[in-house]
Amino acid sequence: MHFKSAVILFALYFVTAAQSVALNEIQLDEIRLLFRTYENGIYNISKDDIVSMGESIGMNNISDFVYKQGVANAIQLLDLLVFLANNDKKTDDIKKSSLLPYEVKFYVDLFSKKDREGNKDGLLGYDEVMEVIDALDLENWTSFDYSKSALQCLKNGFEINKKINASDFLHRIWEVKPEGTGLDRKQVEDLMTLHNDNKIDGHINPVGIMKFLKKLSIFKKDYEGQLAFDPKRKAALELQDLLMLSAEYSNEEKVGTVYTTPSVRQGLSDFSIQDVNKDGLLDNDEVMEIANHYVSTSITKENIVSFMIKHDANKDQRLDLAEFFMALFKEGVNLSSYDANDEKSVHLYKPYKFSLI
Ligand SMILES: [Ca+2]
Ligand SMILES: [Ca+2]
Repeated sequence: MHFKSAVILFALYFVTAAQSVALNEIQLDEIRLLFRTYENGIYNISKDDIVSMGESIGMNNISDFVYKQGVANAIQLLDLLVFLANNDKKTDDIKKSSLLPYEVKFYVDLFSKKDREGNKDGLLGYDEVMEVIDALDLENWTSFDYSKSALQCLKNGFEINKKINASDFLHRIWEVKPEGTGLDRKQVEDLMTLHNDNKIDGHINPVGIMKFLKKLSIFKKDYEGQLAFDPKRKAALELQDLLMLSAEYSNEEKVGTVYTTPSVRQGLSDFSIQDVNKDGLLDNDEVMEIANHYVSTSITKENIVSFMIKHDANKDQRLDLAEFFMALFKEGVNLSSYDANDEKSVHLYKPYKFSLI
């Protein structure tokens, strides 16, 4: 099976809007830099400061952020992080490890809950941070450093006498979050069932999502209530985040062909570039384009219909991301050329750019 170069054809689509991929390292660094400038809390960050930071990470609608006058910086930051995670930014890069909107919401909620139990300044001390991370199912996170557990790696990023804000916390979680063991056919089947059988008004049923998330190694059992989520996006887009989360956080034993997390990210990136109207679905022409980059048999106007009949499982005349990956499994596509080392594993051994507050 060969993989044809996608560079030339895909270059045409680079100008289209990126799909939200939550928060990546560059963006988290910009946010931290802004809030660090004001760390003593004497002056509040102005809306202009936030708009200018938002523009620097390529956000078009940052002025839609509801700025709360007179609210402490670190508290304002909690809403800002969730807002940024849910909106497109030009610096979004699907191919890089990021914190997905789900993760940002879960981790910011956890942080914020602990702060509300304490002195409500939007900052947490070391002991509080330790209590927060106790909720995480770290025993089941794949550690980037084989000599240390994920728990130890995470702990090492916090200093005993320093308080941190939510962007520091997210950055550290991003550094330690599991790369995961990727995707097999069963995971994609489960996602197809979740997506096709649990829809309410075009959204995936939140009960179904919660059941799905509980099978992932994100929180310990006692904290699974944190996984409650009210999906705002259309089912096919929600499906994309759930598929990425499954690649990163599923610990179920895999059977048969497994696509690694970097190769899944690359597949999602290619899919998203073809998905011109950003509805999470590809029509016949778009499928023909992408299938020809992956599948050895040439897909033409003549045989695209039979290809779609074979792979459009829910018969909506479109291919969603789960159907796309299922098509790759069924067609025996090898994605090992995508298994390049993620920059993250290299990054993690670098010294931290910022000392914590
Ligand atoms: Ca589309
Ligand atoms: Ca379909």
